[in-house]
Amino acid sequence: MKRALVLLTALLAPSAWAHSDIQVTDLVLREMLPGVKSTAGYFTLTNNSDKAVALQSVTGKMSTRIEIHEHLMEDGMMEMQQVTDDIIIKSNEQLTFSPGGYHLMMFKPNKKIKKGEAFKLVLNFKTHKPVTVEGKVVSVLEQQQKKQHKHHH
Ligand SMILES: [Cu+2]
Repeated sequence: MKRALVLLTALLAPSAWAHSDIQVTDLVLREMLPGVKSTAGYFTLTNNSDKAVALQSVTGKMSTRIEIHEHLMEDGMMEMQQVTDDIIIKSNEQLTFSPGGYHLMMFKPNKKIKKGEAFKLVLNFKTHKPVTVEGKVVSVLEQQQKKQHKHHH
């Protein structure tokens, strides 16, 4: 009996660990606007492990082209640019993808992305196994309200 318990603990431990060392919350994708072929996504990633992790890419079944972008000031104008380097998240640090900063860009999704729908994305790391995250599609308005709410606190 004792041996069986030990074995069970050993089997459960790796997955429990994987869920807690990289934590992704608030994954949202903006609803597609009519006539636009891309949309943006945001999330918060917390590295609870004792090692730095390097985010390499984000993939998903909805689109073959999902890019990580950042906004940069160029000649007084906000421009966005694809991030091709790994994004390093140090131990016990948090990375936030939000409007005006890092964001996901999904191009030509294979189906229309509608408000309220759930979806899954996979975050790929250099030295960590991929993390699958479930998110929700929100309207641009909902997302802006959420942002303002956060700013007031
Ligand atoms: Cu972009």
